[in-house]
Amino acid sequence: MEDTSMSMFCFQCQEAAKGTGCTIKGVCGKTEEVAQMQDLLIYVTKGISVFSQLAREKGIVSEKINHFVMDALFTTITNANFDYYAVVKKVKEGLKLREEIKNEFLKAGGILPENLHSSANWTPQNDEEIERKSKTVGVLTIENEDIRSLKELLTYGVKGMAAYAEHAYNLGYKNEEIYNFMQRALVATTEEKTADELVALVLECGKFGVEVMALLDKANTDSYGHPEITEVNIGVRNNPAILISGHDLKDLEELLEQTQGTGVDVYTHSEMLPGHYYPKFKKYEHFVGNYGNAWWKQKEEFESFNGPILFTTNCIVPPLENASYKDRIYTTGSAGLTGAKHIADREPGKQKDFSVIIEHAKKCAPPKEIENGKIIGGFAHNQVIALADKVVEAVKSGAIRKFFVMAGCDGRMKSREYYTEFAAKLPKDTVILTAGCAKYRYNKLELGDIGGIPRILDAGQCNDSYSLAVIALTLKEVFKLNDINELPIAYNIAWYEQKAVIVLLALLYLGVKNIHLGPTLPAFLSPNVAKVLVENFGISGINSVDEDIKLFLN
Ligand code: SF4
Ligand code: SF3
Repeated sequence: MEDTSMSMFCFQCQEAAKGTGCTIKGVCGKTEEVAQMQDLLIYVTKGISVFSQLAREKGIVSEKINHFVMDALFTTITNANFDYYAVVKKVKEGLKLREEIKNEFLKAGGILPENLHSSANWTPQNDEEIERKSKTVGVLTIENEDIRSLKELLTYGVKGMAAYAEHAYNLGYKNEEIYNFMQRALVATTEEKTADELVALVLECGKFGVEVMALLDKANTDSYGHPEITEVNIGVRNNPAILISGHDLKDLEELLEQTQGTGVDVYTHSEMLPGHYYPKFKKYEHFVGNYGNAWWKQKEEFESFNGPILFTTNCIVPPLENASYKDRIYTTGSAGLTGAKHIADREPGKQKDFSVIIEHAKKCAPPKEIENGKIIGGFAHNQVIALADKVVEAVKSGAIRKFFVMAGCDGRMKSREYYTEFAAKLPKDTVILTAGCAKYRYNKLELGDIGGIPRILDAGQCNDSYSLAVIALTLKEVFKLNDINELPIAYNIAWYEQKAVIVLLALLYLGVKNIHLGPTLPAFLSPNVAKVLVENFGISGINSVDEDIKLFLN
């Protein structure tokens, strides 16, 4: 048999090695085996999608498949799942589901098309075959670099979409059109498509990006109320505690419920910070505050936290061998880490069982204080629109000259100091609108306020970028403008992983032009694809802070 195995290749995130791709081991810590098994999981998920799309034509829609596809995509997001065996298990489960949906299609009188993609046919006989195959299905199997670039851009868009769809799903909010699109997009990556066809799909992906963020916004706000202006404590108390990280609010709710009255406090980490902004979570006296900063600082911060840490999603940094907190990490949902305990999914009608984490916490020392004081947030669409008169007045009077959307992700690269400097140097008559973990680069700076409006308005998690879009669209109405780009809003967005990709595509779909994207442009954009984005949407990278501020203000 011909050996077509290749070494790993991954270029899906901003930290892709040398700005081109990780080939030996991920900068994120993903090993070659895990990277390749994730490639295989995507491949199998494409095969499932081929049949589920055929089945849809027969009126068959499988909730099990919809959920599997979502979870599989989410599992392969940067920094979400490093557990090789968890990924292998999903590959096997996927193969079973593929046969199930195929049989349902055949039972409904479906006729298999000729030339089915190999992902719809490949059937391994044993584990060795699975492992062998995982080395042959990476992104470099697509030879044409523009087609590869577009197909991967589309895939990363649906990965981000899947993450948001899953959080909404966990709260009972579902949308068949979104699931259908994810699977349609995956099938498209198995087909011969022209660059124009793929560009159209990428733009359509943005449309569903808006829809999925709207769905999650509805799920979160219906369940927990609308975020409101909140001061969040960043100091600590003297009780043992659990740190909860990631984006899943259902997990947060159940953890808060189960820790009540146990003497164990709960703190948020990184992207879970906005949990504090929701009215429903304010009733928990033991929900103390936020500990630490963006995800990439976890190695030091988890040491000093002293208690167990629960990851509900990315971003996990695999701990070093000798890290004191190694046995204090727990994962749940699509997240996974070799050696960490995984909290099983909830059974129908029941909560997840967090008791092992709570018992673990009771044996730990309280967190060590690393900062103190408060940060302020909760400026999601409902809250900002409640302040609309004040905001509009400030714009009309010239007190606010310009808004800067600085949403997105944070990351390790030194070049991200740009965002701290940029925020600090912005003139005092400007306001930053933020969402996502990008805010940790400047949310502890003293930037003051404009007539009572803080100069940094944090809407929430990266998915709450949706709020920023709603705010922009509302202002467009208020000022009776024809085009969203006539507003005094500039976009200087920091990206890291694939959720930022779907946020970006959503903004493009809404017609936002001239977005600056940094700290570097995606490695997966081929020169031609980058050119399309520059010419049609005015996308550009970043330069020096001074040059950029000058450019933005003119
Ligand atoms: Fe490299 Fe990013 Fe892929 Fe990790 S996710 S292997 S850092 S490109
Ligand atoms: Fe951050 Fe990972 Fe993207 Fe949700 S937690 S924004 S990087």
